[in-house]
Amino acid sequence: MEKNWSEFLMPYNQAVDELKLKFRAVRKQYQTMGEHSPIEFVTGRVKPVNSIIEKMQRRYIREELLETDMQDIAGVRIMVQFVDDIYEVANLIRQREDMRVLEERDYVSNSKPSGYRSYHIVVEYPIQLLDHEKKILAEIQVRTLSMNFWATIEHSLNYKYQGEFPEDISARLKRTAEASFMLDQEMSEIREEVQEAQRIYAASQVENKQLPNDHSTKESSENQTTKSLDDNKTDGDK
Ligand code: 0O2
Ligand code: 0O2
Repeated sequence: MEKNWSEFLMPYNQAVDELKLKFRAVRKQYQTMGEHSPIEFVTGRVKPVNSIIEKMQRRYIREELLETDMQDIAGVRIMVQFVDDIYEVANLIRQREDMRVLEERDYVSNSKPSGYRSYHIVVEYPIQLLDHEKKILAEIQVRTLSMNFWATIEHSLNYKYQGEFPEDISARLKRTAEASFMLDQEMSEIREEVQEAQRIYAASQVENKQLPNDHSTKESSENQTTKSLDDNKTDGDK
């Protein structure tokens, strides 16, 4: 009988939605306390059916073992500013009582041969269904903005080349992975400076919000600039 994918994936959708909400709430809590949030923004997805089928064939996973043997049907990605934040987020996840860590893969210290870097955590997450609880596996990928930039570009090139990159592209990707690694290292070196600047910026925003609306033209245009910056920033919701 043909598999009912939408029924099978329904709990995974619920798990991804709940996890995104919870990690975005963590960021909000740090912001409310006026502290640096190790979480910059959060995305998530349920693996598309064609990717599930492709991975089942590639990894010889039987349909009846999908729930236990394919760990990334529910996927959540947490982007952070600094490499140290990755380990802080991993700690946060280990301490949570609403999920259980099953496995951790550190591709930050041990990058993949492709140059890929990220910290992967597989968790068991219980969701509440109408009449029972169901435990869902979810893969949480934690990475810096720089690692995410590299992985996103490499992933899209994969669609074109199906992993068989021409030699020059492969060499370039390796070099960009190294450049991305160096960028993360440099940023970690000036972390204090960057955070101080971010604190000043955040404080100036609070100050601007407290100003009355009817002040001079110059001030209004300054507020306008702040507003457009506000409108453009990710604010943890993507
Ligand atoms: P592609 O081509 O696969 O990149 P919302 O929560 O409603 O604000 P929404 O629409 O649910 O937003 O999307 P969200 O949460 O911003 O993220 C969806 C995109 O994030 C997907 O892109 C995925 O690429 C990517 N993504 C997020 N987390 C993961 C993960 O853990 N694993 C993988 N493989 N991808 C992830 P698209 O749109 O599917 O396009
Ligand atoms: P997608 O499109 O991201 O959903 P396997 O999938 O067999 O290679 P495994 O053991 O299941 O690997 O898990 P692993 O290696 O911890 O994580 C696999 C996921 O990590 C991939 O999902 C990617 O999201 C990401 N990833 C791993 N290696 C690379 C890489 O070299 N480049 C990029 N851009 N991403 C990578 P999928 O299944 O490929 O699918």
